[in-house]
Amino acid sequence: MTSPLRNDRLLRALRREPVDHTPVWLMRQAGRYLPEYRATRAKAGSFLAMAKNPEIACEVTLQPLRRFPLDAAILFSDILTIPDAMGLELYFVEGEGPKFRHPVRDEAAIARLAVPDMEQELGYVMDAIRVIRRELDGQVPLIGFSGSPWTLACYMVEGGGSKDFARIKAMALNHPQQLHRLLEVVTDAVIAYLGAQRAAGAQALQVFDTWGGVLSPAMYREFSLRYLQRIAAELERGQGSERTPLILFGKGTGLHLESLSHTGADALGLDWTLDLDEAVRRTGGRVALQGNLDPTTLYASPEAITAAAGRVLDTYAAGNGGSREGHVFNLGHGMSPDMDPANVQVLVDAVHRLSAR
Ligand code: 1CP
Repeated sequence: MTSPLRNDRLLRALRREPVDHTPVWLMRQAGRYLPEYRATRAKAGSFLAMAKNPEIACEVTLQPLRRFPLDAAILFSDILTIPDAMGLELYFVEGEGPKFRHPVRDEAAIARLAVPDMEQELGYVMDAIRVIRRELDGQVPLIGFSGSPWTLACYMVEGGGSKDFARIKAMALNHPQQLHRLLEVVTDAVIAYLGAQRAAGAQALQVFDTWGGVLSPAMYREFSLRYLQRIAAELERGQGSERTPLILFGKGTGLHLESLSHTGADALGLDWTLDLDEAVRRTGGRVALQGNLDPTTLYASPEAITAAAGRVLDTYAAGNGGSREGHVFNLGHGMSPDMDPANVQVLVDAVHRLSAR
């Protein structure tokens, strides 16, 4: 059996309970900015070879935790594992990012989509979670994750990254019922995937709606929010102190904070384009908040990083009646490969020092 959790700050903060300092973790905390990650990747050969090997996925998950006193680990994987398991065949072109060999562009392709078996096609993800939990040995909680249905659909229809999302937006306008069928089956898969990650040992779950912000408000409500609501309502996650918290991260979706705070999610992850005092007011204490330092702050001097971290912490407290409870510190989006690990150390230390109760 696994050891009891020695650092439960993240889970307590997500439940809006008191903690001795604000917990901090960073999106993309494992990655190319770490020389040890680049070394492991060179040996493994590719990102996919790393993600599909549970021991290597475990190794890179733990790398940032060996350097920095982070308050959580996040599973090393990718959001595109679900469409890959649905038969779209994920591959990477060096310098171009993820691509699918079989994008989903018509009714027939949508009709062929089915929820993959979580312990077969996605068994390598569940195995990685089990290995990481064993190796973490209760040091910090492990966060599992999925892409949001809309964000996954963007990659599935576009066939990779996109600048204008022309194909999927045309599908939304010309054939909305087709896109809804796609989003329904992907939502079923996301719910099964997060449930399986929880069963395998994930102690908190985050949904990344990275591309929610490219939609008009009306299209966001129809094609993204609706499916996030389904996930929050249908994902079984337990009760009380045994509850596995669900975090909804959205990029460019600050406009929809009120709606997001009513989904039943335990926490909202925010990008850096809004102030946390305003976010607290608009979410009315219904959810914990995670964020929201501009990631490019990590290119600045140690003094500037410390000052900016202090502003994020104090802006949250100012909106929350002077209390730091219910805040998880993070960046507003992921880290970049050219960031200096020394600045991560500065940031994590600053958050802990400046938020000590
Ligand atoms: O080594 C490499 O070159 C691979 C780069 C890489 C990495 C390190 C990719 C390809 N994925 C990952 C890991 C990853 N992806 C994690 C690991 C855990 C962590 O340390 O945080 C997570 C949570 C993700 C999630 C992910 N993948 C998102 C959502 C979060 C976000 O950044 O918005 C998205 C949009 C993806 C797609 C994806 N996978 C990889 C890349 C380069 C991209 C983005 C492509 C694009 O811009 O469209």
